[in-house]
Amino acid sequence: MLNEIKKLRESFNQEIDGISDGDSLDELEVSYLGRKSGKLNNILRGLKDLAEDDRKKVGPLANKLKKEIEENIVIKRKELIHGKASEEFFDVTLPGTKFPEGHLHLVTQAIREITHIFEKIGFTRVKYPEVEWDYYAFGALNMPLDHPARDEWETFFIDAEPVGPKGKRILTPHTSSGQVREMEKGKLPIRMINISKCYRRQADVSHLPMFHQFEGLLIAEQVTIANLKGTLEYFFKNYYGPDRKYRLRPFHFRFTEPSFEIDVSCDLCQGRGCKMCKAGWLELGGAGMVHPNVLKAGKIDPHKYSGFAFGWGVERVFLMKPGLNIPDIRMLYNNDLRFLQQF
Ligand code: FA5
Repeated sequence: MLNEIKKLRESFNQEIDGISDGDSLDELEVSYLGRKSGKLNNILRGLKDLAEDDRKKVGPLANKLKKEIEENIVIKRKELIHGKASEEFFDVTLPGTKFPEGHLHLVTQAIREITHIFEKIGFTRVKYPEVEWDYYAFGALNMPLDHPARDEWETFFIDAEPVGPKGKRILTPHTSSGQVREMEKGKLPIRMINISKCYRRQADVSHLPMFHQFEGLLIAEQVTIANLKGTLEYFFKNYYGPDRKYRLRPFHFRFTEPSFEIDVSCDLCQGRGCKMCKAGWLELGGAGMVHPNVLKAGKIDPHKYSGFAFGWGVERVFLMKPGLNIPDIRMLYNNDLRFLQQF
């Protein structure tokens, strides 16, 4: 019997070495371990006929061979499926690699926060085209063709047909292009907040070639500067908290009269003056009472209705949140994860 076990091991080792496909391995398994006619089982079955002393010797050896055959078959099967390397231990119960979790982009977060603040006082979010007609960005806003005021907007013109009755196509340089579009809807009163992408030929620490503005427009009967100032202050205090300083400066826009610019105390230099700001104050946007010519372009009677408008830069407003300490506006769009993951 001991001899038979020895021979069986040798023949098994020889046969398994020559196997190169799964079917042959299955056959080998059955021929050695099969319950009815497996070679090993024949030996195990014969154990009962042995004298007790022999059984005690042969039994453990036969069982050891059985285990060996089973293990070798498992290893061979892995080899056939995955190649040699799969002999390495692979723990299927280990948790998988976690995918890094992202978050909304900082500018998207800012847009949502700004929208929420204005929605609370009855403004409705709208969006107007980024590729715009010259007319809506300039002509309808009291800046006829060749008016020098247009230069301020450093606009990208699209060098392609068609040039229609509304002029050339441009990449809109400001969200004010939505003012007359909103008026053309013919519904009064108007309480819109237009947040869209704008484009200008500008790039430095406080300017981007592509940026976002949010444009408020309110038109109703008897709207006054007090309403404008109250609305801007409401936004400012809600966004920056009650103690942050801002100032209104008289300014000139062709589409508002009177006009202002709004500055916030610079958080980067705490008002001392730095590359980002002008002597401690950073300009956030413009505002004013809608010019009668703009109301007329929107087919609204300036004797009956009045309104205010404001247009602020989203990225600038965000940069001035306390404690962010972002020294260059372009960092927002570098898509450097080491920067973005800090927020
Ligand atoms: C305007 O664009 C006016 N349309 C604002 C306005 C609306 C006035 C309604 C009156 C009534 P201005 O060019 O100053 O104005 O731009 C407004 C704000 O947009 C700036 O203060 C700044 O916050 C932001 N901004 C302008 N250009 C850029 C730029 N290149 N990169 C980032 N932000 C910019």
